[in-house]
Amino acid sequence: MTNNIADIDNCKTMLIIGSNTTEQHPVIGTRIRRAVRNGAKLIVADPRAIDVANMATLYIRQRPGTDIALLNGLAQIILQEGLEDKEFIAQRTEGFDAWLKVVETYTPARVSEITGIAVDDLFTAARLYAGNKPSAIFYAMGITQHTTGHNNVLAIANLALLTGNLGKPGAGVNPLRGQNNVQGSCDVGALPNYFTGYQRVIDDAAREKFQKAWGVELSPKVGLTVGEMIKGANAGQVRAMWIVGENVAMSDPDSHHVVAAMNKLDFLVVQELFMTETAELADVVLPAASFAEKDGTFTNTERRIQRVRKAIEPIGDCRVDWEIVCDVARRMVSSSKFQVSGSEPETMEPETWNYDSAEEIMNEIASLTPQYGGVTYARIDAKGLQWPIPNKEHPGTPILHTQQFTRGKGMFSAVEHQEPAESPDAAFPFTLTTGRILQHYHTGAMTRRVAGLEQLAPEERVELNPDDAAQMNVGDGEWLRVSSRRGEVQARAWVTDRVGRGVVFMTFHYAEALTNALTNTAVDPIAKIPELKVCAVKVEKLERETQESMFVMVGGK
Ligand SMILES: Nc1nc2c(c(=O)[nH]1)N[C@H]1C(S)=C(S)[C@@H](COP(=O)(O)OP(=O)(O)OC[C@H]3O[C@@H](n4cnc5c(=O)[nH]c(N)nc54)[C@H](O)[C@@H]3O)O[C@H]1N2
Ligand SMILES: Nc1nc2c(c(=O)[nH]1)N[C@H]1C(S)=C(S)[C@@H](COP(=O)(O)OP(=O)(O)OC[C@H]3O[C@@H](n4cnc5c(=O)[nH]c(N)nc54)[C@H](O)[C@@H]3O)O[C@H]1N2
Ligand SMILES: [Mo]
Repeated sequence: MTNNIADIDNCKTMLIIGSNTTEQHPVIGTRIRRAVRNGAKLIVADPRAIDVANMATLYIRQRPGTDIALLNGLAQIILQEGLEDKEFIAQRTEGFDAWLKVVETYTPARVSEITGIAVDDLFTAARLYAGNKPSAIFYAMGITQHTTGHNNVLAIANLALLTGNLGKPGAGVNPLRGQNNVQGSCDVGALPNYFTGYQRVIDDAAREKFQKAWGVELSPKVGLTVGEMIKGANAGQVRAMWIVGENVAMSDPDSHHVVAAMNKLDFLVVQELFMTETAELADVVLPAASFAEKDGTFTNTERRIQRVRKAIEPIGDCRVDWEIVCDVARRMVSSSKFQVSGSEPETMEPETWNYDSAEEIMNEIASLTPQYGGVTYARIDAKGLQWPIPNKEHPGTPILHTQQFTRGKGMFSAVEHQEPAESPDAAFPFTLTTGRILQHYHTGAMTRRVAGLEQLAPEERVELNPDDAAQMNVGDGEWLRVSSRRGEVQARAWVTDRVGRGVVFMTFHYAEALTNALTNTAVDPIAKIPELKVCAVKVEKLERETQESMFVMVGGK
């Protein structure tokens, strides 16, 4: 997030696009609801009429995969109405003229045609966002999980630059990070192309800095993304894999190809809390300790580095992740030295990978990572600090880009609408979009072990528009077969006008209705994120012995 969570109170207009905020980010969702009750305007743009759409000033339903056209179209109207921030554009941005040439072609009529949104609604949205400032944008996977995910984000940034909605309270571009510590994981280099703090592995100076600190030679080669590893395993190029806390057999697109890849590996290690679908495929399972059994930090969506404290001792044989990793690494160091030098491994005592505590690891992170430079456990003890925190005196940074952008001036980037990799056709006439519900978390590895949550949301429900249901003679709770070019799934229908005609929505929470058997592995060329939000499917009524309906979902229609 460019801005902090408490700053939501300062927003006059909020645009939620591609984020089911109240279900998937309930803390932020509650704050947004409160801001609306206090008079802020809310625009919700989502192919589904999600819960928060109920309290929106304006709800607009775009066809999945048409966000660039929508965002360019809003920019075009803002210019047409003279609502742009001329001073901000002149002082803080560049690339405006080249961008203008592209944006001008996104006329309201053309955008309405591509997105399915009425022209009047486009005008209302543009006038609200640009006219009732400060305005903030909130987005999540509905924007990024597309083959155009990278460009979708650029289109959002363009809109904020055009209206000067950056670097000030109540404004901002706010990607809502999904997992408790996905921000922290990226910050410390759990990415194939970066060391900590987004210092590039291909950058000689950065590499030298880490080589000096660690006393080893480091490869300048960018590694593989998860999707590339799975493709690589299928192609026989990746032979061994060590998975720490991911249930890829259920969470990655095209499950058949994922499971085939796992089975093809010579050796698979899975470090897990539970015996998941992926762990079942492993040669070795290393039992890991959960968040409650260890010390450390989580860096949340507003870049706040906060302490996590051990509440109980690790149960049974499980061990803390960093200790497992360090132990294996130390043995690798000694055995590789053994091979090189011919000396006895027992006599080697590797000087690296020797930590006594999580705090010691944080001290090393701080010494090598500019954004974390001022972090100590003592300083973050009470309520954490928001990076960048360049030094020990720095108070942290709630709002980014107040004086200038990371690259200096903000760059307008011309981006064009592009259809998803797979569009509906005669054989697969529906668009499947996938995501989550409030009650479960991802593959259910954790939440489906909670009896109360299972009672609330015991099974997959395919959201199906009432008109489509009527045409297929499908009643609420009746069984469907949903199939794509890659696989098929059986699940019950939830007949609801949350989704528009021709669109179905499924979660990926249920192993018995394995939604990712259907999804497409096509990725964004830059971000390499798979297009989990659009693929083409066929939906059929399934004559299946129906048990009594198990729908006891709270708030279900
Ligand atoms: N309860 C619960 N909370 C969670 C999670 C969970 O599993 N369960 N997971 C966490 C994680 S890791 C993440 S990443 C976040 C995800 O949080 P979100 O991204 O908010 O959730 P999703 O359900 O993946 O999708 C968001 C919205 O995108 C919409 N959408 C689909 N296609 C399009 C499109 O083409 N354009 C636009 N603009 N929108 C589209 C969907 O209708 C949906 O409402 O949630 C986090 N929070
Ligand atoms: N169709 C579809 N697929 C999707 C998405 C979508 O929207 N649609 N969203 C994608 C997104 S945004 C995400 S983030 C992924 C999530 O995909 P995954 O991360 O694969 O899903 P989880 O079920 O959260 O799996 C996390 C695992 O980590 C384990 N775990 C928890 N804590 C610890 C720990 O401290 N140590 C260790 N070693 N293990 C631990 C849990 O037991 C669990 O098995 O799914 C992606 N897949
Ligand atoms: Mo995520």
